[in-house]
Amino acid sequence: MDPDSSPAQSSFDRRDLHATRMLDRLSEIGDERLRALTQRGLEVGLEAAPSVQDRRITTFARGGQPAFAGINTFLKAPYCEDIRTVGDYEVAVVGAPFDMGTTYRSGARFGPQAVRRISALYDGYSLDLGVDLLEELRLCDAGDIFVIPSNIEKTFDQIDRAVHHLFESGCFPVVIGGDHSISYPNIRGIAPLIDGNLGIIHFDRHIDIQERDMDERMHTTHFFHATNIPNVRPANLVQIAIGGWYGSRPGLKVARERETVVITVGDIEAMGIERATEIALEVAWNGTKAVFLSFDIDCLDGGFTPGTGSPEPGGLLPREALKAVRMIAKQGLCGMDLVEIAPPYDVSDVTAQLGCRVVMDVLGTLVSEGWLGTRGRSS
Ligand SMILES: [Mn+2]
Repeated sequence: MDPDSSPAQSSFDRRDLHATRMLDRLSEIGDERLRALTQRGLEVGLEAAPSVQDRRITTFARGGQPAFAGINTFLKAPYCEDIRTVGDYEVAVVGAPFDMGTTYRSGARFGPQAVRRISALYDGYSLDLGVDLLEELRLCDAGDIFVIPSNIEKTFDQIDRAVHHLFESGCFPVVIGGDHSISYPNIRGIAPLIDGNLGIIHFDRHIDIQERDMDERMHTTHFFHATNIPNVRPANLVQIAIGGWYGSRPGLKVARERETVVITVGDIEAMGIERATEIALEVAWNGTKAVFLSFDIDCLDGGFTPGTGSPEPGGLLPREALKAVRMIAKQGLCGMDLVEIAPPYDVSDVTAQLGCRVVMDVLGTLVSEGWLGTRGRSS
């Protein structure tokens, strides 16, 4: 074969590939924060042993590497201990480690810890989205809310107050539960600060809209009470992936009475996740000023999410769910929660990892679309 012959014409243009465009985008992002962190690490963690050739490495691990070392916050983001200064950040990840609202298996109180632990695997740099969360987003971990383990209503008051503070300080709140009952105070904390109506996009296998469960406001009731808030109308609540055989009798009656839009997994199979998500966006954004995303990890098929309190076979596939939340985040959000990760039942952290990815894909999309971060729409 003639070595000088030119290669055959390609049947594709590599510029048409998503990765090619994202590589271009990533190349435009600087590395100032990474270098500042490295410098700081050298100051406080001491220079490495003489045999270590890469002189950015320190003796005591003080940065992102090794991923398995160090003290975990979410994505090893700064811990905002003095919560009065949380307004210095655009995003605050906060734990709501409360699981006394569960009606079957408890354990979600350890959800925030599990998500933080597995988040150490990630460095925030994404080919899929062409974003670098370390460089482009001011993210902090605000630690956990002081929940009152034996008292649901006092816990709601605490969470409401905490989320209100984060939102009022200008932060996008990411609340990691905890069981799903925390969604009520999450929304109660934000809604009064919205100048107009607030829509809710709710991913779940369970309808979660009955008034009371065993005489209390458990993790089956939050959207009943959330849609009683004056600027949170049931007409703007869309519930995705609902189904299965657990505990839905009283809630389905309310969903019918209040005419929430319920999209089953069967609907998604028939119309595809893209069309289903378009419908969800249409409902949540109809006459509203802001939309909140509430993501129950059990919306995913029970085979992907063993670590949850009320697992259900036949749910979403991870790729469907991640695609849906990215489409939703594209239109902007005012906050989100991730609930029902129960690490005592998890296997190899797969459930916590999926939850972590939901948060990261939402934040990454908010950055790539300029809702948050250095590509900001408004700043
Ligand atoms: Mn659920």
